[in-house]
Amino acid sequence: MPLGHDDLLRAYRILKTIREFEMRVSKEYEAGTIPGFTHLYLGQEAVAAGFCMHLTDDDSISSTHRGHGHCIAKGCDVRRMMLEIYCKRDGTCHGKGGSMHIAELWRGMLGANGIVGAGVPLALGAALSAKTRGTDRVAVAFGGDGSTNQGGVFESMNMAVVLKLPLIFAVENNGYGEHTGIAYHLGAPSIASRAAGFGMPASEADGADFFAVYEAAGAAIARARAGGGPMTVVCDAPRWRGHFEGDAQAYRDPNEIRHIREHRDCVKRFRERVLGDGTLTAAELDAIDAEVLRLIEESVVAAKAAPQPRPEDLTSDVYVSY
Ligand SMILES: Cc1ncc(C[n+]2csc(CCOP(=O)(O)OP(=O)(O)O)c2C)c(N)n1
Ligand SMILES: [Mg+2]
Repeated sequence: MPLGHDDLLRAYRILKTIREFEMRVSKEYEAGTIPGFTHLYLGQEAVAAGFCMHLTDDDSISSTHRGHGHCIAKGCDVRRMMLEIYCKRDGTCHGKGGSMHIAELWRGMLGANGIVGAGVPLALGAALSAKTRGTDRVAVAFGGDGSTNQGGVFESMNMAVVLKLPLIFAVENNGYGEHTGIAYHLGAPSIASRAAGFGMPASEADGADFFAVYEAAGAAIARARAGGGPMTVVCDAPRWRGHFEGDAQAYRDPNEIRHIREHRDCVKRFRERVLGDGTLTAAELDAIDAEVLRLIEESVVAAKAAPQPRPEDLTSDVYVSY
């Protein structure tokens, strides 16, 4: 699907919103204003953006502990996300979920997930529902390289193939599962080769290049919508930060981090490409930058001042009412 002028502006807004959201969360976390734990998506923005640009609110995604980028790309309300990260009453989950559980079901965002690989069977369910109801909806299950070692992911891959479900396994290979490098945790020659073991095609894309991800994701999603069944897309995406905020990263060569920041910055690359071929102007991009910064600033100020859940809210939202 070729990207028109408005699509490019939208893609840049997503990339930039994720980038600035995460930079600010990092800063606030360091200052101690955010409770709990957080894992940032910095460096991987092009993956969420490249996939979600092909989806509507009727399509579903499942996410991971590193979920802010997926939420933003799927269109979740940034202000309510920030409220949730601050555990405030008007957050997406009424302040009871925090960073690792942000969900907005009506947007098709089935939730970030603190259990590695556990989002994948949820997306499988959405794909089964889409097929059973005779729709052309699809589901995308985001997961890290480490998640491909989980049994529930294997079972989901098998079931998706057997039932020919419209499910895409979007694997973000950032080279690490927590502090363990992929060379040590992956038994197979590659993640893509695992898909073959389940009888599923796989493709690979440079996860620091929005356009490469957009193309690979588009092919897999179009195939699934047309009834072609599941596919795995592995995106090689750099993790700019530690596993979590506060991770000293003693297991990582500082030159590696410097190198990926300099050479694998998906926001910078996007800017260079669209300015280079003249499809967008610097003024258009700068205007988005200013709007995004304003949105993030307002979100943080509002989140800090917002009320916390009340004691009597403790027992609500424990079970969903069907
Ligand atoms: C079932 C389960 N096992 C272990 C953990 C602890 N844990 C949290 S994140 C993580 C690594 C996940 O690696 P990956 O899937 O590559 O995601 P990334 O953090 O690189 O985005 C682990 C082992 C967990 N949360 N859930
Ligand atoms: Mg990883």
